[in-house]
Amino acid sequence: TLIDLSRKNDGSQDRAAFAKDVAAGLSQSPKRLSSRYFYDANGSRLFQQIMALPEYYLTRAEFSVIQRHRSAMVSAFAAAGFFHLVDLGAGDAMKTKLLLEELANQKKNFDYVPMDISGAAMRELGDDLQQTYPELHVQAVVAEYITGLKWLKQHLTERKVVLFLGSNLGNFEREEGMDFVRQIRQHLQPGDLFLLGVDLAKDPETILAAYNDPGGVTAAFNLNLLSRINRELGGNFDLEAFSHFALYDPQLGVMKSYLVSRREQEVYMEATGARYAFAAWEAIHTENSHKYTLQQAAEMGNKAGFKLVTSYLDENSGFADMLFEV
Ligand code: AVJ
Repeated sequence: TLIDLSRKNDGSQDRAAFAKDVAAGLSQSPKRLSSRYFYDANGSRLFQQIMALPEYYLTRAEFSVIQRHRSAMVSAFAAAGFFHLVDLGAGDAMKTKLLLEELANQKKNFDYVPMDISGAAMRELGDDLQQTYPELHVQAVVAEYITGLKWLKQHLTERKVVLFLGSNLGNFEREEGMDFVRQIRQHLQPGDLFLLGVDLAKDPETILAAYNDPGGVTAAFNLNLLSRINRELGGNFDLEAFSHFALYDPQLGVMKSYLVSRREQEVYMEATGARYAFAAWEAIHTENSHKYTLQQAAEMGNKAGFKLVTSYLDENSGFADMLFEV
């Protein structure tokens, strides 16, 4: 079943909220746009391509974490009988499928609740799993994180195992990330589990390369934000006049991405009827991807009211899936 909690109707509310955010971000100094708007159909497709890049180690590293440890993970999940497996920001569930396979092999008793803001992704995943596991009960939820968390607290009565994989926490500022983990904790009960995927601090060159591929897929992903504004808000961004620029701050552990205006220019947006001026080489900040040490992530979990059970690592200790319990 598909449960759509997105502010739909005719999409006009979403569009208005998007226009408001964009207008605010382009009117402030320094300029910024939120990375949450990357994932329209086009952006989701580009992110799939990023995950297949040789430089983008994150997805393969976490895949390897799960491959190595899935038997132990599944035993921990199912230690107290039936559970709801909740997958926040599931996307194509590429990594979760390893767990589903293991759960099926071990004949564990659970249902699967993927959640994502992409309706297309949830429909595809639902159909796909129906084919592979006709017996598995799947409730795919289309929602933003907090709406999804509220829904699960109201509708799921049994023990919950919540997955938040793929270093998705990295897009939050440290403080916001902490708040979000607290939110998750507040929607869970004693006995519930939380598996958090964390990209660990490592060689800055390795991190930078993952967000700056020579083929320009990440650049296209970043620039799609401007295409989306053109498409949905009647913008007239000239994509040739902006460049992707990425840098890593090894002290703060944060990967930062920008779109740099290559010349002085003005951009018009129908949705607001306003013009936005860019100086030559003025940048729009579009994304932060925070990296954590194991200690930082453990401390965050503890402060949110979780107890760390185990940290599962890949062979290079570059990525961790950290299992917390309430
Ligand atoms: C989906 C947030 C995990 O930050 O690594 C990939 C998004 N941005 N390349 C990340 C992204 C540029 C990705 N997350």
